[in-house]
Amino acid sequence: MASAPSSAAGTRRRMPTAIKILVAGGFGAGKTTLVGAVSETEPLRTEEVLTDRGVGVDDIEGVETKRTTTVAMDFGRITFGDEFVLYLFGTPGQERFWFMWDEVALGALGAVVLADTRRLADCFPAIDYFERRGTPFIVAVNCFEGAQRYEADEVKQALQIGPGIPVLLCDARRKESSKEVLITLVQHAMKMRAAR
Ligand SMILES: Nc1nc2c(ncn2[C@@H]2O[C@H](COP(=O)(O)OP(=O)(O)OP(=O)(O)O)[C@@H](O)[C@H]2O)c(=O)[nH]1
Ligand SMILES: [Mg+2]
Repeated sequence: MASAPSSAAGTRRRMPTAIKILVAGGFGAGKTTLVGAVSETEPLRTEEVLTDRGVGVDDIEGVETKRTTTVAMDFGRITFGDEFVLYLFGTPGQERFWFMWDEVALGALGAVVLADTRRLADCFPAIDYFERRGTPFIVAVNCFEGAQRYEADEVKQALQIGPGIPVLLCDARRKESSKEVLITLVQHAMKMRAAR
């Protein structure tokens, strides 16, 4: 871990370890919302307005109030004490923008795959992607109002992912809930690293 002198008195203060985290998942799963909820800086967003041209292409069922979509990425930052600073990269949900994923994914410690139980299959491509790359990931089920509630274990079974991969329920709009998701991911990714 890097460290640097912090004062004229010569005391040394630890520099936090910088960690890159990806936030992925299907269209409208709440990636931009999660990054915005936890970021301590004004999140950088690359949102474009959904227009009539997306009718029949962009499935907004369940998120009818959704007006914009991410076309490049979201970017935010959150610091945990003086130990870690997480740089969050939210990916675009729509397949036509996925050509950028390889670039965005470079050097990431791990990924949060956000899932919406009303359209669970939308998160399969993200799971496949991280499994293929060997990137540690967890699944966070974003609990939208009106969506049927499932236990995390039920979702895990439906996704058929490995027993060691954490699945948890969250509300992407809430800072504390989204922070818990990130902490779960960092702990999981570090455990995976230690086991390598
Ligand atoms: N009720 C409810 N609405 C949510 C929640 N999270 C996000 N939303 C809403 O759902 C819509 C989709 O959220 P976004 O954060 O834009 O989703 P996204 O995954 O970034 O979408 P793309 O970038 O287009 O793939 C927005 O209108 C949010 O306000 C949630 O936990 N509960
Ligand atoms: Mg988005």
